Amino acid sequence: MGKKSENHTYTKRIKAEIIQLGADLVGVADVEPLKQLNLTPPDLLDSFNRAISIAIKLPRAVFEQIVDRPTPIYSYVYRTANRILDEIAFRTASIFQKDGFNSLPIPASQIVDEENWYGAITHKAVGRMAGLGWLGKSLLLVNPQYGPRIRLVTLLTDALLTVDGPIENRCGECTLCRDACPVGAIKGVNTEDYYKSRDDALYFSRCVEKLVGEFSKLPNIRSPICGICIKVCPFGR
Ligand code: B12
Ligand code: SF4
Ligand code: SF4
Repeated sequence: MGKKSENHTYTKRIKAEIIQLGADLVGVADVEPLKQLNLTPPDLLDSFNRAISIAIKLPRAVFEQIVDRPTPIYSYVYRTANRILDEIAFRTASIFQKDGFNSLPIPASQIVDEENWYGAITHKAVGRMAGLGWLGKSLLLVNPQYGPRIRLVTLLTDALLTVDGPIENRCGECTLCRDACPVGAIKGVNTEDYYKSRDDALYFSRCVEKLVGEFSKLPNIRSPICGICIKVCPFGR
């Protein structure tokens, strides 16, 4: 296996194995541009060449039940999706190890900086650079086929896989997520590539306060989730 130049055959094989493990979408990003992100630890990407973005779609009927708050079923599906994604990333890491490569699965839903609400690396930036979707006005990653009804995980690797590129933003004039947000957290601003900060897209604290202060305290929810800006997006409905 050549480690010096991009290996298209190996990329195809590993992507097929990831799909076989249950993923619906998989793409590859170069780690270089991602080094500008807030990372924990700051040298997280230093020994890796590529970040693989893996997504699974969520069952459509779950969102039909969401009206103005998360439902207990959505909460359970959210946890199940995280478990499936963590398992796919874990199993793929074992395949890389067997093939002589190093790889690190980043948890699907772990907050490592509780003050600033950051994961070790943001899966949305990786997903965007790997061509899985664009950053919608909701600040969610929107896939052309499944919309924002996907959950994501990232796997870092030193294998020189072939890189996929970002895709074009297709939000256009739509403002459905802005109009539906129960706390008016979505500003409705579009971006051709990505927002320089979360506050360019959102009144961020309004969303956090709603999810943490109210929704996570509802019976059988227990997580800071919502689902409304996901539900209303025309992509994936
Ligand atoms: C902490 C967290 C929260 C916090 C803070 C959210 C936030 N926007 O940061 C709270 C509790 C509020 C929250 C809420 C929600 N969350 Co949340 N959350 C996370 C978590 C664990 C970390 C996010 C993080 O580190 N953000 C840091 C900021 C700075 O990054 P960002 O939001 O991606 O935005 C920047 C980058 O994307 C950057 N960028 C984009 N492309 C590029 C390219 C380059 C080169 C660079 C340099 C930068 C860059 O531009 C943005 C602005 O700076 C992730 C899991 C993960 N590890 O990614 C899930 C995650 C983001 N959450 C998710 C979801 C679905 C939600 C909710 C809808 C709740 C729900 N499940 O019902 C809401 C949506 C709120 C919203 N409109 O954004 C999904 C998103 C899936 C998707 N399709 O996009 C994720 C990815 C979990 C997963 N495994 O799928 N969440
Ligand atoms: S998660 Fe809920 S509160 Fe936060 S931006 Fe989306 S609709 Fe608004
Ligand atoms: S609801 Fe409309 S504006 Fe919001 S992310 Fe989806 S397409 Fe973009």
